[in-house]
Amino acid sequence: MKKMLLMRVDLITIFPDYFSPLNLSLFGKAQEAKLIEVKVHDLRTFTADKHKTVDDAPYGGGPGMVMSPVIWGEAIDSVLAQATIKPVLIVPTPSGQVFNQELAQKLSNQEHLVFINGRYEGIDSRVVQHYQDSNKFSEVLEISIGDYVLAGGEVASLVILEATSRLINGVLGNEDSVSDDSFAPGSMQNLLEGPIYTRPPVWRDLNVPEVLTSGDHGKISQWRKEKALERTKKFRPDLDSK
Ligand code: 6SD
Repeated sequence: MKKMLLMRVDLITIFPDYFSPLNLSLFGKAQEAKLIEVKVHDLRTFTADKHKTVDDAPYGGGPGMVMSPVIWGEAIDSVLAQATIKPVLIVPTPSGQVFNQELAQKLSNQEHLVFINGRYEGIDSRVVQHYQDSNKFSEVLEISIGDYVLAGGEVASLVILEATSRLINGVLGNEDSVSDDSFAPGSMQNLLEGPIYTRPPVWRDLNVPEVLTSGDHGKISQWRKEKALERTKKFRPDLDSK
């Protein structure tokens, strides 16, 4: 298949340097290959005051500061002005829907993702409300990467992008290794992956399980299924391990 631009990604942040890892490894290569185009936007370039203020005190009181909807509106509209289709807006937040492989799969089929990254106590809630009501985005997704609190959205955006980009055709070196990951839809039926080994056959007194060197592929599959079930029961009893 001919290679072509498959995804455009815009990220808006007050810490553009957080996204330098996107120039490394698989994601860096995908950019060089023009499969993915990434642009990082500094939120402070959309401020009007000499101190480049992006935050203000919360209405109703309480600790910390809230990010201004005025600045965010300017920044997001400027990204939209460069868009050729309605993008998906992604808002990392601990109070969003929990990210998983299914959502990564869905995002990997999108042509344009826009990530807005909060800091401080977060972004004025009218920003999400406005873009949900606006028809400027095909979808607005508030996404949590897990039940813990980060200092800002940047690391969550990186997690979402890494899980998503490796599912794009031609981004992963070996197209096969995608489908049998733990959690990959259609892999080992929703089980965690069991133990894996390579050479040498003995390392620090530890042997590679004999079945794996037996050449009996029926027995090997059966053993792997058993180990996957064991591990799933131990660490993820919530998963379907019938
Ligand atoms: C202030 C943010 C944005 C703060 C976050 C997301 C998850 N899963 N944990 N924490 C988070 C996102 C925290 O902006």
